[in-house]
Amino acid sequence: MGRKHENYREDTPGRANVADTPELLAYYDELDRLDAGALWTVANRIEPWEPVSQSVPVVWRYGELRGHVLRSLDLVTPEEAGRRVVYLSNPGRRDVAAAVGWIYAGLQAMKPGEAASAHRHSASAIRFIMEGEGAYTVVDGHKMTLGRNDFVLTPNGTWHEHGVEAAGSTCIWQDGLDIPFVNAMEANFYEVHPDLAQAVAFEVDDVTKSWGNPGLAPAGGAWTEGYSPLFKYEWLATYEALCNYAGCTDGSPHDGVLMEYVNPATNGPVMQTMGASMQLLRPGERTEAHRHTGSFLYHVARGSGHSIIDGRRYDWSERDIFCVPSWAWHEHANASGTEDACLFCLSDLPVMRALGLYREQAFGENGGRQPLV
Ligand code: GTQ
Repeated sequence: MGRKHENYREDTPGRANVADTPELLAYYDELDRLDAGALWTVANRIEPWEPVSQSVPVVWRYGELRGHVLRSLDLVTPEEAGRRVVYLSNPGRRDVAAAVGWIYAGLQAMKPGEAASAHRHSASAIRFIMEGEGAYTVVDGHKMTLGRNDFVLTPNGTWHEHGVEAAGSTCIWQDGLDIPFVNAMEANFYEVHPDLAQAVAFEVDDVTKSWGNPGLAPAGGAWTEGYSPLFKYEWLATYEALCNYAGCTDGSPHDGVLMEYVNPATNGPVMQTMGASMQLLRPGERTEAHRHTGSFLYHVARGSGHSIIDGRRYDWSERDIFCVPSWAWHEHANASGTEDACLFCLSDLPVMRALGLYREQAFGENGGRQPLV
């Protein structure tokens, strides 16, 4: 008569292993009616031996998605839709709009002369510019011009809006937000700007001119926010930094030549909940496998290659987006023997590190290379 109860048994000392009996099943029913339960029926599930990600590895191929992203331009107006975005939906996480773990991502398209209304929210966001000319974003009155592979922040609580100049071309960029995380924390607020737009209060690109100078910061430029004052990280300077670093390091066996985008005021992550990096795989480079906690969304900024994630091979080329779920083994390979490949990566590492949840492990066997399953 009693309803079916979950019972995760494990035949290991120290783990729950209680056989069902009619008396216990009746007891579970009674607890259930009181909105309670017996821990030993669920303990092994809620305390796994190691992280169990609900997310699965996915490659979102730009060649397949691009046409659909562009179709949204004719299907809905920015006024109706707010934003024309095709979001990435991890097949393991259909309960929330997540690309991987607690990270949301989408591809946003905008026509020349269009602008989306200004708003702000508790979620933090990044943009990674994929194609088109004339895109701009305004963050708390700072207007920034955007080009291919530029990385832009719209930190939590800042007013922001995006547009494309009338003289520009249709633009597509990747949005990345911590929406699923902030919703899981039940802390998400949203506000539309009372004027639907904000005044540009500073010189265009002033954040780059003041905070984007390597090794130098404005004198007395105290900055107390939890996010970087440099809202835009330009591609040319990023690529140059990677090439410079590649000239004097062997790189990491697991990551190749990897640099993190940092807050110039602290050298810490660009925002409190999400961080980002750019990684260079030299011609012919193939990394060794490792795994760590945290969710990772890669965007192929340049080149082509493949990654092996939990023993399966995923090929990628420029503009594809793929994810590595928490604690999944992963290694990357550049397909070219003459060109480098660059992987932009958005992650929740700042959360993992700040909360003491970061853990890392090298794949110790087989020369660091995963056997294919
Ligand atoms: O522009 O802040 O793709 O709030 C989804 C939600 C972009 C944004 C998205 C958002 C934004």
